[in-house]
Amino acid sequence: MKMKMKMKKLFAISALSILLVACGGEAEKKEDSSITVGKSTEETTSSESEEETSTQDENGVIELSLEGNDQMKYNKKRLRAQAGAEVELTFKHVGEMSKQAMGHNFVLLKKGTDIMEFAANAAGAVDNDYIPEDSSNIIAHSEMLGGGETTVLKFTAPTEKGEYDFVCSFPGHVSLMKGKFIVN
Ligand SMILES: [Cu+2]
Repeated sequence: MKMKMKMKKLFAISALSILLVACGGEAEKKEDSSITVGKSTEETTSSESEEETSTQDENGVIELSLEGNDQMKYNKKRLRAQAGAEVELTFKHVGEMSKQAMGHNFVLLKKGTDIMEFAANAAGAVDNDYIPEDSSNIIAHSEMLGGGETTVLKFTAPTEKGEYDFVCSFPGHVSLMKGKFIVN
């Protein structure tokens, strides 16, 4: 059953890619849909082995990766995980700038959180790496990184399916540094 689902998903992505290619001029969207499945599948076509489509390790932990850079950007707009799954997110600041000038973190927010309001609150939490004292909107967050640093964040994906926002809470970054964490 699980295998079937995966194949279906893969097929859907391939079909989408073909559709977008057929339409033309939608290359960016196509890329967007493929990177969400996980690094191992980025160059995988539908004819390749199913194991490569899985982002889960042998213990069922979903391994995700995300980068932030000196241009104030994440390298992915979407991350995916199954509801309730254990997630291990490797988050890397691939730039060279300091944490004080260009710090990045990953903050996963509960549904219904106003991200601009959250960011405004976070901006005041200077002494706490821009994690607001009232963390009731936060599902999980990484530490704040400076250029060249990497952290691994472990958390449990929400049990409710749907789209959740993730943001960088460094002041002024949310407008560019935000994405969707998709639970399915
Ligand atoms: Cu940032």
